[in-house]
Amino acid sequence: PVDHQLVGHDGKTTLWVVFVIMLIASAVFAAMSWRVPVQKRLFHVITTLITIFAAISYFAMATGHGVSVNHITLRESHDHVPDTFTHIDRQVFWARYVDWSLTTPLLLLDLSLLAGLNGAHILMAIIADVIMILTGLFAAFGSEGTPQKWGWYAIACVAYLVVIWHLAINGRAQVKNKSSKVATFFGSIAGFTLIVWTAYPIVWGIADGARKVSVDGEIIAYAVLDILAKPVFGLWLLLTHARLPETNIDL
Ligand code: RET
Repeated sequence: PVDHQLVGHDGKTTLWVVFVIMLIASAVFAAMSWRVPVQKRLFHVITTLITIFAAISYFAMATGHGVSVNHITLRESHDHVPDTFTHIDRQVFWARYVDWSLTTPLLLLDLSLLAGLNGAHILMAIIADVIMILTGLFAAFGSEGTPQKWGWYAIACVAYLVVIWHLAINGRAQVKNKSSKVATFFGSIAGFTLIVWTAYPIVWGIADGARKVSVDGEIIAYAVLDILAKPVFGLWLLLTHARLPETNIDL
């Protein structure tokens, strides 16, 4: 007997809705970038790229191309009874990992430039972030149904702690060299980011990892997080940046 865990009507609809939201956000951010002076434009360009990558990834998932079926076998042993096997075929959306490996570094770049982090810290934060996403991909695919997947998950969590250390601890220390308005804003938007990002490994653990949530439930949970992490984050960043002359960059 095989338990098929596949996308349903609600999941499909959600993927298309988020695709459209990402497309609109990209158009809005691009239009905003043309209206600001060049010293303000780098944040706009980074943020626009983030929603463009997300739109492409959601398009791939909605059309059924950024997904593959992952097969796992669960074995149960009982005394005096032959072993029983349960098979689960579950869809795994690998397009998410392509999206995250490009967009989470860009999101970190936004926050790093806001805080005024130096090049060494920016590079280390971004490399740790890429390691987090790639080991998360290994957790999802490299070890189907085995305990090793939680080993990869643990490595990804350690990499995530490194990211937090660079951004939260060093970022907060660095931003003190800027005006108090920028420091306060960095505290708020970095705190928001910390909360939203930390929900991803929790959703992953319950849905992809333990398979306790349906594929549609997983799609909806990530959809809410993606909207908060990209269009909402981006709009908040760009609107505040527009009002603060101290965040200009000569690059
Ligand atoms: C995984 C699973 C392995 C453990 C950890 C994870 C963290 C993922 C994060 C994703 C953030 C995504 C964002 C997307 C943009 O919209 C890979 C789920 C720690 C933090 C912000």
